[in-house]
Amino acid sequence: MTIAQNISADSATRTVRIGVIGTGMIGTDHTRRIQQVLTGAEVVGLYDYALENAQKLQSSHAPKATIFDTGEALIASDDIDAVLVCSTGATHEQYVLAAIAAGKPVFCEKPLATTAAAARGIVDAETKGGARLVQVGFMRRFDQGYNMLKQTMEQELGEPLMIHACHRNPAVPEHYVTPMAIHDTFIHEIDTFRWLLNDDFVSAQVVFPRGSKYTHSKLADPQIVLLETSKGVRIDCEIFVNCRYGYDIQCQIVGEEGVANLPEPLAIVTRKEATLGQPILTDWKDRFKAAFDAELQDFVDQVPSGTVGGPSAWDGYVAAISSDACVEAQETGKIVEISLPDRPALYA
Ligand code: ISE
Repeated sequence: MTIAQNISADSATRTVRIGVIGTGMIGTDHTRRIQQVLTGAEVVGLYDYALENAQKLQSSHAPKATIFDTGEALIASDDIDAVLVCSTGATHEQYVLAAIAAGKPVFCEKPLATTAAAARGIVDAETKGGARLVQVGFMRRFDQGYNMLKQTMEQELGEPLMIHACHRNPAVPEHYVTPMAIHDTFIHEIDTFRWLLNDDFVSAQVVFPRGSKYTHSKLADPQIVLLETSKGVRIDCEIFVNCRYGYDIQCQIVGEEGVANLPEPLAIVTRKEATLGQPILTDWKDRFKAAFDAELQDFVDQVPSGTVGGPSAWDGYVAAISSDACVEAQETGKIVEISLPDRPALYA
């Protein structure tokens, strides 16, 4: 049964019934936004491997939701129209494949899968079904500032030549190690640069400046990733996850006709005690709050049509290939080539 059949004829006005798999930080945040901020959807099912987490979320934000024994049971339920996969990365593949097999739209937090081979399996399953059912949680595509930057680049900068960017987090937990700077953090830039430039990467290199005293032996911090695209655009991006002072995302595009910068988030500027001051956010959930709202609203709005838009399984797969190349570049110190297979027509 396809989702179009699944959601009956009166679907235009019917609330989309969502099941959330994984009720940790992001699953809780998404449930809150569905219940309190977005329109047209309701969380009616929850699953978490730790039952008490699901119960906690049920009592705080989704009192009418059923708690399922397994993610698979949630996906199979006739009471669920669409699925949100917010569990740990290693479990994404199994749930996304199950949702595709059930013909249900699925929003999957990044990463789509933890290996490129697993992401390819998802692309193949979706392609076989012939309809886009998977949206990946690369929320920056829905950020107003990035959209303004893209529009300015396309309308005013001529051909883009270079990007200078940085991704700074105030601090990271102790278990965060060097490859996570790519898989967990830089993966957002990987998708964003591809989307901004409408281009793919052909090589990656990673260089390491002097390390911060705030890091530890298993985390090289900061790092600088150097990417080259198929059209010859060169990108440098600093990743600095113990920068202390705030969550700071910068992106400057240098084009043939001029330069454009990602706008700063809206904030009051004060003049006080001989100081010009502007606060900097510290939490990525706040920095991209509106983008998270917009990406999920977009997903909800598309579910009744039986197919979704936004960042696709193909984008998730290319991000996985590109981030594997960056990790290899971290490990070898070499310039690592990135080559992609042909893009299936479904993702044209
Ligand atoms: C986190 O998972 C994110 O998605 C944030 O956007 C990123 O800044 C952070 O480094 C990641 O840990």
